[in-house]
Amino acid sequence: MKIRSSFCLVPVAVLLASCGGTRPPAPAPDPSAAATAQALRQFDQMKFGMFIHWGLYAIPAGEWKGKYVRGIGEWIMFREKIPVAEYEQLARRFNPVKFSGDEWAQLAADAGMKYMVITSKHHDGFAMFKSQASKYNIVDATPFARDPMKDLSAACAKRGVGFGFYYSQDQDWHEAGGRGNTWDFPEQRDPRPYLEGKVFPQVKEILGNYGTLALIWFDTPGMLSEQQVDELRGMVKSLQPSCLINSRIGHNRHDYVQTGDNAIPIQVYTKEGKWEVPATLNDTWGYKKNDRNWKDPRDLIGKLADIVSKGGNYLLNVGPTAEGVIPEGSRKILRIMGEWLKVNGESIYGTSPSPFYLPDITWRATVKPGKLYLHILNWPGTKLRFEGLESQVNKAYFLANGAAVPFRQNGAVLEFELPARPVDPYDTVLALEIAGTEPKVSAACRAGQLPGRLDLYAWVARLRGEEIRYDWATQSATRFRRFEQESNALWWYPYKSLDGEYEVEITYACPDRAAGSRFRLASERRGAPPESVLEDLVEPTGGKFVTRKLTGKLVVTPQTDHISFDLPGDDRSAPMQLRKITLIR
Ligand code: H79
Repeated sequence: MKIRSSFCLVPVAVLLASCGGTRPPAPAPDPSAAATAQALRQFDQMKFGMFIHWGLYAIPAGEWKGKYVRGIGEWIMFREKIPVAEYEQLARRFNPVKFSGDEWAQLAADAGMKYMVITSKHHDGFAMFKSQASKYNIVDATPFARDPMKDLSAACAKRGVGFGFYYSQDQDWHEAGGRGNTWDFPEQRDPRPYLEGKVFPQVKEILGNYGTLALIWFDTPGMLSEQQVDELRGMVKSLQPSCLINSRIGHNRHDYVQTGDNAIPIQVYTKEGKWEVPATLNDTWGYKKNDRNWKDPRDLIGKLADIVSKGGNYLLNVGPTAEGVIPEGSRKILRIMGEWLKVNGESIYGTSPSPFYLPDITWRATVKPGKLYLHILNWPGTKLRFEGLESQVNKAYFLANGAAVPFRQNGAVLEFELPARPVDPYDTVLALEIAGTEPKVSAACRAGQLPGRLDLYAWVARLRGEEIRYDWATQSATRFRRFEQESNALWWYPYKSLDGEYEVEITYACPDRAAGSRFRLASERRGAPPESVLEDLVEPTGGKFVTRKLTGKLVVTPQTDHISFDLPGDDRSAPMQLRKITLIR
């Protein structure tokens, strides 16, 4: 991870002088470096946090002038090109009388979440805290006339839950100098007055008025210059040196990295320092009244184990209503996660990532000194064969009930005898006590390996779109609906781990009557044409799962952002079930 400090900017004169042959002086030490490192170690232990998207967009809640608006709810102003003068009126109706900072913080604590990040200002530009810098804030512009962030930050502090603010630094659809609103402000944008008049003062406010912040969460960088980002970073670190800064500040001026929204790396990913997956419980961040597409708790607990096993933190979002209520659908899920963590938390908090390559979706591994935890996500039947551990295993037992698990160890091969059914319906954790502090792993099974055949399972992919679903029973994704702008799709994130050219196999099932659509598998960059594309027809399989080889090769480079699968032409084959894509070197 590259962290450049704003405190060590080399003066231009020195830079010029250094071009003349002398070496530039060694950069001054960053006075916040020690505090940052310490905060990062704590952040790494936390693993699980609550994201809260709360703002004026909770009033329309996904509907504008009687019409359903597709997509994420907090983007409604942008999607519908709502004029500022009209959107502003929402503030006069924002009165979250049911808000309780204590209830929200307690929900997070009960869910086993160790930190919380809430929108202080999203892209719509409305401040959810008392601001001197802009009257467009919850105290001055709403009938509520109170600062909920005061209660919430105090309630988190009381419970030992870390507290942080989301702040949209570049996009601000309320301001001419903010990015994004071209319908009110078609002229060329000058960000300076906006930065000086709103962003810098407000960032000072949120860092000054709510106690210690665990982190500040910037979003959608884009247009700010390196120098502007340096100023922003410098301001944060001068006010609170231990306040962590996420990578969406831009220009690599971060303390830790975000993956894309809802995007999980396909394998263990530790090369670029600490990272975090921001994710939704349904298909929106801000509250949408019709979005009841709640994710299955089994999927979420599995994803928590998956992410932690790969080295990340999981930041799971709730979108409270305009009344200040966290929807019951999210509460229910969080209660289940909390109960699971009460029993199994030692296999999550404070663990290190898997030292093993993750060959399929049967298990994920986390590590503590002298201990290895196997999270069994897909029950393999009465035997689990586990390869690659050279350390002697002294004891094996389930965290769920403490029951000892019989096993045989032969070299680096372990065979466990399991009950016929999972002991825990969400993730049965098998704890191993091993000789020595660190597990010894055979070379061929180490994380970071690139095997001859690599399976990209549907479960590991990000599901794109409101219709697509994952089916645990068949371990496959289905409902590949197509819409005018975007089709439902699967996206896998290699995170620079997959450089190469691959032959490809696809494992899927399709009822005969639904077959015939063209599917497309591509390696994609951001904001550029795909690097390579393979297309073929969804041939009928009589509903059975089959594996087919595709013609052509898929090219993956360090610039590949994701590998995608969709049906770009029509969605006749939408009910096909895609289990995995196999890349063969
Ligand atoms: O705060 C949440 C999102 O609002 C924010 N990041 C998370 C944490 C986010 N900002 N940008 N994006 C997500 C990408 C959004 C792109 C889209 Fe769209 C918005 C796709 C659909 C709506 C832009 C506008 C492309 C189509 C319409």
